[in-house]
Amino acid sequence: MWICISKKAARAGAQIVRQVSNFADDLGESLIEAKKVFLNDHDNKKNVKSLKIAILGLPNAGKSTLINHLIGRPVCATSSKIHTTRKKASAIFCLDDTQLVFIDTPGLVGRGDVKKYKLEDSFKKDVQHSMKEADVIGVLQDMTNLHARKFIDKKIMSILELSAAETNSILILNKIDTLKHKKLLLEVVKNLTSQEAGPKFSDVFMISALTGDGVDDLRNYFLDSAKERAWDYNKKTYSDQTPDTIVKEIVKAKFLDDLPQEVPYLVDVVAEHVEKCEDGSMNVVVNVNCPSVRIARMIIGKSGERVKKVAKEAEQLLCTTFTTAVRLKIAIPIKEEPLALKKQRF
Ligand SMILES: Nc1nc2c(ncn2[C@@H]2O[C@H](COP(=O)(O)OP(=O)(O)OP(=O)(O)O)[C@@H](O)[C@H]2O)c(=O)[nH]1
Ligand SMILES: [Mg+2]
Repeated sequence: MWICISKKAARAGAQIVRQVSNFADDLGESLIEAKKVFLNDHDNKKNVKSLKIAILGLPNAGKSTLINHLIGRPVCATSSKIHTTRKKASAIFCLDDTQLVFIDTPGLVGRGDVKKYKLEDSFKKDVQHSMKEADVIGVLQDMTNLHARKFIDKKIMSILELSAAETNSILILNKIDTLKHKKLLLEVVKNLTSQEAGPKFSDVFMISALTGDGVDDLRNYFLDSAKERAWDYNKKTYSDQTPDTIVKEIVKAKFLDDLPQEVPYLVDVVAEHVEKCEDGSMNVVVNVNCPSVRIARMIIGKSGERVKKVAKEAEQLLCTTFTTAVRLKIAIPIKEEPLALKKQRF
């Protein structure tokens, strides 16, 4: 059955509770709870701490993977292809009296990429805004990229100039699991911190966002750096994005992983129906609109194998993201003839 009844209610509720609150809760109760927590936080302003951290880097450096590991929940979409993150999004982590707000940013791009990948205007602006909001900027360098072992990219340098004077910048060397000889990292640190006109980093971390190596130390550093200040989000909130957006981004990222070259960039993924059931589980329907029948067929794959695989993987991931059972269906509208619109569902 494909009746979309409760999407509106779910969306309205989610917005009231400052975007995604804990979906496993009843939305009504969450709202009351959210207010309570806000009141408590404001009352105890002097006893709580918070910190905003923007993660900055070139496309595919591992920014979203790192944030997921830092907050312990896969809320930011990740994929092996570039430009997975197209808009800034905050992911929130709370421990005791401290709240960390991580801002995931789109990878820094040149003009050529903006044109080639038809990137939105928000692409650069979002990064610029994140710089102004953040207390700490984490510059993530991908150690599989030979250029990134030697230089801080000019695009990163010019964005860092936008941050306030009191903003702290740290250097994070990522994907160290791919290095055979860890001794190389000493050379890299020297290269990246001794450039005359380069950024002045207050600290350097060496991590693997994928395996989690070094990520606990990084999180502890942020917790220790938090300032006495009221929280921006209530305790149960883990993202500033709506459930619809999280679903859409995660499904799209799975297509990015599974489809060849430019193909996944051509499709439009829409969260058609996101419903929370009485038992706390979720029903989700996603539409994948394709620019041509050829591409639709490519996405569906032989006997639907490709889309079924994507649906299965995305469903498993969404269960972890929302910490509840999720039933995901992917629908691909196919325009066979101008007037006929046939939907295939998997
Ligand atoms: N081996 C290894 N791979 C990593 C690591 N961190 C991230 N990756 C992989 O790098 C790819 C890109 O990761 P993302 O987190 O999507 O990168 P991103 O910087 O957010 O990319 P954009 O949003 O496109 O700018 C994925 O395939 C990740 O699994 C790491 O520490 N080690
Ligand atoms: Mg990303």
